[in-house]
Amino acid sequence: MALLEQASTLGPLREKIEAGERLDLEDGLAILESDDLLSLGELADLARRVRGGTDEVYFVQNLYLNQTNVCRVKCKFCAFAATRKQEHAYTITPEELVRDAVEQCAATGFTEIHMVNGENPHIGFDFYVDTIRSLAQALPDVHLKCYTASEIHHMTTLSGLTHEEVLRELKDAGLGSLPGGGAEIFADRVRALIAPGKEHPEIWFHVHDTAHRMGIPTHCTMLYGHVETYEERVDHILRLREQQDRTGGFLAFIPLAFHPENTVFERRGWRHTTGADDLKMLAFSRLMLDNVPNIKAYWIMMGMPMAQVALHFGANDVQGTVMRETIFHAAGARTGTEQQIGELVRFVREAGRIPVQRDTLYNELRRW
Ligand code: V47
Repeated sequence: MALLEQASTLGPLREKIEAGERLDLEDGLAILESDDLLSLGELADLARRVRGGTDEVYFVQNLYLNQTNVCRVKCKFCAFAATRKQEHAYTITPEELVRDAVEQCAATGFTEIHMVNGENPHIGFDFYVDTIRSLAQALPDVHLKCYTASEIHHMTTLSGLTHEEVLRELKDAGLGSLPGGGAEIFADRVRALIAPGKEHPEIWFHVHDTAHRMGIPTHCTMLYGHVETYEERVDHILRLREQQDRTGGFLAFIPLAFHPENTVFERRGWRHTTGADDLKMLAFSRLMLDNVPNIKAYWIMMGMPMAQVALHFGANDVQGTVMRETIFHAAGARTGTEQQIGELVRFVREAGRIPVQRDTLYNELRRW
């Protein structure tokens, strides 16, 4: 039976992959509807190699910062955000943030700061420009990958500037690239259910489009495992692929599995995605996104053992040391909040791959 199913649904996909042909909506659905997990992994690995991938697996040494958790949006999937009056609400001044980052850098030598925040309505645009300028001055060799498209858009409402003007000021101050959050799921139906206060997807795309045209590379994500259908996952990935055809500025795609703990969905009895779904999503992403070079297995989300398996399901990047992750841990992640380089090296090697430490722009820093 399994062989018959493989022959009927995945067989034509293999032919397309080997011929270097692009997969379409129907192919995307066939992947997501298939239970033949091992064949999906093998196909995704084949696609990665056919498109020039090697045995190298990348990671970066990075520090996660969240300068404020105060947020006006109230996304239902989020356990990190707070209103100003809540006891756990916080906002860290640029001075405090820089002092802490400098101490951490002296201790660990990270090369990237990854910073994502709430959309705090109580601070002005200058606060963000000051933060980036101060971080860049204090840590000139560290790449600043900061602010999702949602935050950039929020800064336009704070300042009255356009996306391009906000990005120009931040770039001039030292911003290097944008993380991929805020994408969630682009389908209007889903957005209305999980993030009714969030900006329209066209805005997310406009920010990334503008950034790419200004030479600011970005990442892209999909938050899956909640109310979305398979059709809506395919729609999301095809929209990202079209954007990448236009501007080519996405460095990597990261599928983000929904963590329900401490969200309204937990009270409704929702559970975490399964390992099978996580692996399928990685294979699906690699197979469909033929123009995005790197697919990340986010170990914070799936755990190290599963991330190791994911390297055989199309992933070629394990994100990084990820010091101090909080967004996924607020929502129930049981993984550690930091991984030592030696441990990342060991687990990449034991998956039969070559560990390569990279900078944010995928320049090689060291290989083992
Ligand atoms: O947009 C929030 C996600 C994103 C939950 O670019 C959740 O390398 C699961 O931008 N369960 C923000 N996901 C974080 C972000 C990010 C994360 C990792 C890598 C990169 C990158 C960027 O986090 C949000 C949302 O999609 N998120 N809450 C949750 N409960």
